[in-house]
Amino acid sequence: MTEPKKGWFQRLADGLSRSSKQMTEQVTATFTKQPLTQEKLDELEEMLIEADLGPHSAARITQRFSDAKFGKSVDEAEIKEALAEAIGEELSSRQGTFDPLSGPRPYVVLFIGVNGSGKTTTLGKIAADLTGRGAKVLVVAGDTFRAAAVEQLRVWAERAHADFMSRPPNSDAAGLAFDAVERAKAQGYDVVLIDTAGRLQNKQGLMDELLKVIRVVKKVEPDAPHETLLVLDATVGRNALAQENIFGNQIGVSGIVMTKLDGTARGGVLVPVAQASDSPIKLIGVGEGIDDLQPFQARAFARSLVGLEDA
Ligand SMILES: Nc1nc2c(ncn2[C@@H]2O[C@H](COP(=O)(O)OP(=O)(O)OP(=O)(O)O)[C@@H](O)[C@H]2O)c(=O)[nH]1
Ligand SMILES: [Mg+2]
Repeated sequence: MTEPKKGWFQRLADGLSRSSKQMTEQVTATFTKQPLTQEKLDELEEMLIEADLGPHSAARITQRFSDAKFGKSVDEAEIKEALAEAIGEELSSRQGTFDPLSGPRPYVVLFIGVNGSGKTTTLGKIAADLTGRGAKVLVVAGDTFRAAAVEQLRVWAERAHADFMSRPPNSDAAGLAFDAVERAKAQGYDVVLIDTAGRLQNKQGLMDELLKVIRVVKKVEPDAPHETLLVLDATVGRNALAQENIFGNQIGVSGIVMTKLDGTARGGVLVPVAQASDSPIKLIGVGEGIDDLQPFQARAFARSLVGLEDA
């Protein structure tokens, strides 16, 4: 007999367990059964900064927490509830939806981000989800720089039962993207998912190539790409902020995917990234498997981050 599939909240909670474990230990040590004083609040703020939430978010969350609980003696569950509430409020306006099937056809999605951040894996997971919902999906190996990258994506496309387009190594990625969108229009595809390289000869070379891909895609379909998803790896901690800044400013981003939340105790970094970015967090990766990508839900994320159950 196969085990019943885990619910999405449980996957999220499991994925964030490293982050929440650290947070829980500190919360318990600092607060339990003691009146909430200014000194304790300072400790909380420090703890949140250490958990990679960043000084601004940490200050705001501490303030919200203080407004709710100052001077009271609180138990662990109450502290966690108040903290989850404060973090959830911080994030609630930063939650966006990714729904390519409710947009124009073909809906063109570009995946960008530094090497190793999880672009190809995220694309594969999305392709599988979309074909599972009956969509006609074209997967495009726009990372023409490395032969291994093309093969990795081909495997994902096969697993997802999506169609696949590639070119020999070192071909022009923009030319491939152009042909892919043309084909998608001609053949009635619902969604086009375009992978890109994370590293070229240098950073400017990468940015120039991404801009060229976008320019060329617009020649076929002026409103495309309909989504430019920036994929950020949570395990790099506050480095993700710098990446958000560079890609956001130079390329333009419509949504953020934060991956590898399962591989780190630094899941809190999602909070300052969400705050700093003009674009919302749309999806989160909580594992390497095909089902380990979830829509970002601020409240559930906040609860999982502090080790609470779904409410
Ligand atoms: N644990 C975990 N691993 C992930 C997640 N997302 C991606 N990975 C792993 O991270 C590694 C890099 O992922 P890729 O998808 O190849 O990253 P990329 O951005 O395409 O990398 P380049 O093609 O080199 O630019 C792979 O081993 C993935 O399995 C996630 O949410 N959780
Ligand atoms: Mg890749």
